[in-house]
Amino acid sequence: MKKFLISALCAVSLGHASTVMAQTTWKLATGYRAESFHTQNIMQFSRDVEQATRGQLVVEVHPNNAIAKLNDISQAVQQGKAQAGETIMTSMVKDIPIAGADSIPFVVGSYSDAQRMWKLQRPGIEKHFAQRGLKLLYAVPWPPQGLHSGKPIRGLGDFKGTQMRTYNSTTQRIAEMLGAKPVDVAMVDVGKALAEGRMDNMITSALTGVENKVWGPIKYYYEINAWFPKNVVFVSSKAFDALTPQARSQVLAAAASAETRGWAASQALAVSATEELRTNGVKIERIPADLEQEIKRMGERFSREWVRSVGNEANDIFVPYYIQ
Ligand code: PCA
Repeated sequence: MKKFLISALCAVSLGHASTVMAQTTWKLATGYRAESFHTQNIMQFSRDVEQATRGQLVVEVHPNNAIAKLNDISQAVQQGKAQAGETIMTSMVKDIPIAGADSIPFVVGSYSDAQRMWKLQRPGIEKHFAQRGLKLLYAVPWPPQGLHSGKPIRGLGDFKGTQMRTYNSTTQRIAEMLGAKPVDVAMVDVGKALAEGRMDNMITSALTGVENKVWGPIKYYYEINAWFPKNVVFVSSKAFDALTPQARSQVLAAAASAETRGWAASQALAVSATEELRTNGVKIERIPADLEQEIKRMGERFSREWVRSVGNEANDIFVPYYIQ
């Protein structure tokens, strides 16, 4: 009887609390591991939101492609399988071509360039997102993309016939241009693919090398600084609009802090991850100057193809980017 009374009392007080403050939970899907710096940043964003809204909004993070695969996350959010998501922006290029602007080789060479690019790219991305029922929250770049290889790379011939790990259509096209065979491997499976001999080289950040402990099979890392791809975090407009105006501005404030924090973390990790590769026996080298020239020419070809296929919206980003 006593037990019954206590639980009845609890039910009454809980019921009372929920009428005072309705709680909303958003599932946030990501294709990266919980330990990844992007996911850690999302978790901090989630804590900030929960604190600012006094528990009114809970953002539940689902890492590791658990709700949907990285490339399907924007669709999963559009379909309501999750209320929010994170993906690499280039996973959306088929649908939103300007999402590829940050993965054109050798356009962005530093974090400040990357910031300028994002300012120019953001309005178009927000517009396309809105048309698809998505609300952009923030974007954070990966550290610059370098070349990881098991064998030394001295000339273009060293790529011929090798199995090059790719993670999006940009890296696939680059592998083709280099005469390598593209092998699609998710970030979380890189260690396994290396161990199984399914890949010989890849273009990605030093950090992704560290997070997958690539030393052993990967013996060389070349800091070619090819591009700074961004991850983007978004929510369904329906879920966002259902919040109170106050909660909406609290979410946007937490998103703005997550963006600033994420960019700083990325920049710091760019340096420390390269050092960590070195400490673990990976040789950090420069590619020969003539090969660098050839790869840069390939980047220009890629860039021309891209601008031609995207049209005016590409010029809206690139023209001001180059004259600023
Ligand atoms: N890491 C991710 C994308 C870019 C990066 O640095 C990956 O390799 O899949």
